[in-house]
Amino acid sequence: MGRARAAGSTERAGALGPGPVLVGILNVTPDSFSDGGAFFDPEAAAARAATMLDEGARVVDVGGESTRPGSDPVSPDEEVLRVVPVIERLAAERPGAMVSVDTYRAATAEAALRAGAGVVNDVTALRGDPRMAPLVAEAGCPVVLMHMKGEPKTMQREPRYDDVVREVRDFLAERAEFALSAGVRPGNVIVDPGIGFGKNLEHNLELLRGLDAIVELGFPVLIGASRKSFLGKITGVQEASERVFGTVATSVVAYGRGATLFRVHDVRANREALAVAEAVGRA
Ligand code: HH2
Repeated sequence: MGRARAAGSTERAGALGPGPVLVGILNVTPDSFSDGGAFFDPEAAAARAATMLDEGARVVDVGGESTRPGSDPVSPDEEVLRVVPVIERLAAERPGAMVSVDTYRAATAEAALRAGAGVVNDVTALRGDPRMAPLVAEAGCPVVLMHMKGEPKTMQREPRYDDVVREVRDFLAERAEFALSAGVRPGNVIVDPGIGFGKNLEHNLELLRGLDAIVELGFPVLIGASRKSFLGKITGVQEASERVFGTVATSVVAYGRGATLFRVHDVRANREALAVAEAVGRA
């Protein structure tokens, strides 16, 4: 049953093609939780992007602001200065590559789209900037709508839900409706339960177990669990960059429940595991 729904949602993934789709994470930040500082320099960032594309990423998601718990926003100008040179470089060096920009600011998204990005990943689901919805509608590009309870600075202070799956599903349904009413095409909407964004360990696990309810909305589902702290709580792995096995397990579980896009740091490990899961599904 999960597979039939996954196939249905894959048809609606539009420009991103059939799943599983690997979205490689490129944080051009000094302070991201697992790779902060490593790709801050545009040359190092471009090299990292090339590696992820060679390993099978279909999209590279470029972000200029960390949204880890407790983080502070950067200025809009600083965010543009971080992401645009990297996107321009990628567009020149890897012209066929699909680039996504991880931002909730319309000005940053606009500059990124002009520099060659083709997807907007908005962790506020079009709530952060009133100019974002008309921009993505006009650009005709896919947009990721993510659930977040609260804001990064405070979101992990005792988050509470009556029913986390129902609340996240209803939120995503409402935001998708909002996007469509702003003129975004149905084939360009991707939804994301926002693992770790205002959720404790139990909430993240309930969301993964109840993912079918979100898949049933009929939009492709993206999962961003890569290296996150809930994996460390389960496995005991404290060092974020070493949480690859836990990440891979999460990707395979989420794929089995109908997710088709996977935002990950470790592209090769996740791609290989998902290729096996996909082959079993096809057998
Ligand atoms: N998670 C992070 C950032 N952006 N976007 C989507 N759609 N879904 C996610 O789960 C998601 C996201 C946080 O992870 P990361 O980019 O690795 O860290 P940081 O925010 O510290 O840069």
